[in-house]
Amino acid sequence: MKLLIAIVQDKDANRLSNEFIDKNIRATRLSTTGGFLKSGNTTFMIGVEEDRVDEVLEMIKAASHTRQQFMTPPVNLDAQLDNTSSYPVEVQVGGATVFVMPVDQFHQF
Ligand code: 2BA
Repeated sequence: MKLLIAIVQDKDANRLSNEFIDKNIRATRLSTTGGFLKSGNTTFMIGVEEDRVDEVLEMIKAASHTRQQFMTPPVNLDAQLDNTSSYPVEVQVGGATVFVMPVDQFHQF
């Protein structure tokens, strides 16, 4: 068995969640926050047998879209006055970030 941890954008999460239900993939959905943008994203924990990992990766890939987002860097109050204005920076987010990990044991009590 493998544990997939998939971080996707909120906008793609509902569709992916429905796909998991349709295909009988068991997943837990967490509301998470990106460390860089400090805005919401969704993390799925998915426990699957090894022979379904590629199928799940394809589902995640198909549901996840790349988007441009703007973030405003924090103002440095120690800087000179003419350096203090901070302009929004364009950042490309996603599709999805996925970790695939081995599972030593799986129990349901
Ligand atoms: P955030 O940390 O909010 O990052 C959003 C996007 O900002 C990233 O998109 C990336 O394009 C950019 N970014 C992140 N850190 C940066 C930095 N130090 N300098 C410049 N640009 C930076 P993605 O790479 O698609 O990541 C989307 C979300 O996936 C991340 O949201 C984070 O929640 C998660 N993530 C990505 N890589 C991760 C990792 N190695 N470990 C844990 N979580 C990760």
